Amino acid sequence: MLRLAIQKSGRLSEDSLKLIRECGISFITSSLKLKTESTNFPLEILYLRDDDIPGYVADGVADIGIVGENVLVEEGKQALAVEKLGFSKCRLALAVPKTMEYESVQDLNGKNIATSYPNILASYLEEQGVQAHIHTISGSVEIAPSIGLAEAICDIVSSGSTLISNGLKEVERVFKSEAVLIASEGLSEEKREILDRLLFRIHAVQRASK
Ligand code: PRT
Ligand code: ZN
Repeated sequence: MLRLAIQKSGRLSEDSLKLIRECGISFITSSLKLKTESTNFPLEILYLRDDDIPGYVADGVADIGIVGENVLVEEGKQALAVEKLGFSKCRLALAVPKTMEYESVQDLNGKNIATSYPNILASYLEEQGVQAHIHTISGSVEIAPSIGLAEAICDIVSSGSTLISNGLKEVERVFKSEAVLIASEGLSEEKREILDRLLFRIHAVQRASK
C-alpha cells in the first residue's frame, strides 16, 4: 500500500482529489476523516496541511505527496519532486505600493520586504545583488505596506486582484509555481512499482486533457 499525502483543505485539495479520481482510483471522503483507503487501488490518502507535506514525505511518513513547488522549494526539499501536475499555477512576485516610483529591483536596496517565503526571496535577492531586510510573516502579507511594516512584499499571486485591492503593483516575478507530485527517496521496490502504476495513469490523464 502506497501512502499519498494531500492538502486537507485549501487551493490544492479539490484538484488533487480530482486527479486521483480521474486515474480511476475510488475512495470515500469525509471531511472528518484524516485518512482514507482506496477501494480499488493500493493507495491510502492522508489529509494534511500543505506545509507539512514535504517534511512527511522526506521522513517517509508518507510515501508520496502533492504540494505547490513554492512550498517545496521554500523548505529546501526540491529533490523530492517527480512530476509537475499542471494545476494550482501561480507565481511568487515582488510588489510595491502603486504610488512608489519603481524602475528596477535595485530600488529595493535597504528596504524592508514582508513575505512568507524568506528562503526563496533571500536567494532571489542575492542573485540580483540586492540587500534588503526580510520580515517573515505567516499571512496577510499584502497589508504590510499599508500598516508601515514594510515598503514591499513578496507573495503568491494568481489573478493579481488581491494586490490591486490592497493598492499594490507587481514589479518582479521571483518564482513560477504549480502543483507537483513528490516522492520519498527510500521507497521499497513494492511501493516503487505502485508509484509507477500511478504515474502511468497520471500520464494518461494528462494526455487526455491536452
Ligand atoms: O491550510 P494550509 O496550510 O494547508 O493551506 P495554505 O493556506 O497554506 O495554502 P492555500 O490553500 O492558500 O494554497 C495552497 C497552494 O496553492 C499554495 O502553496 C500555492 O502553491 C497554490 N496557489 C495557487 C495559491 C494561489 N494560487 C493564490 N492565489 N496560493 C495562495 N494564493 C493566495 C495568495 O497568497 C494571495 O493572498 O491568493 C491571494 C492572491 O490571489 P489573486 O488571485 O488575488 O492574485
Ligand atoms: Zn500552508
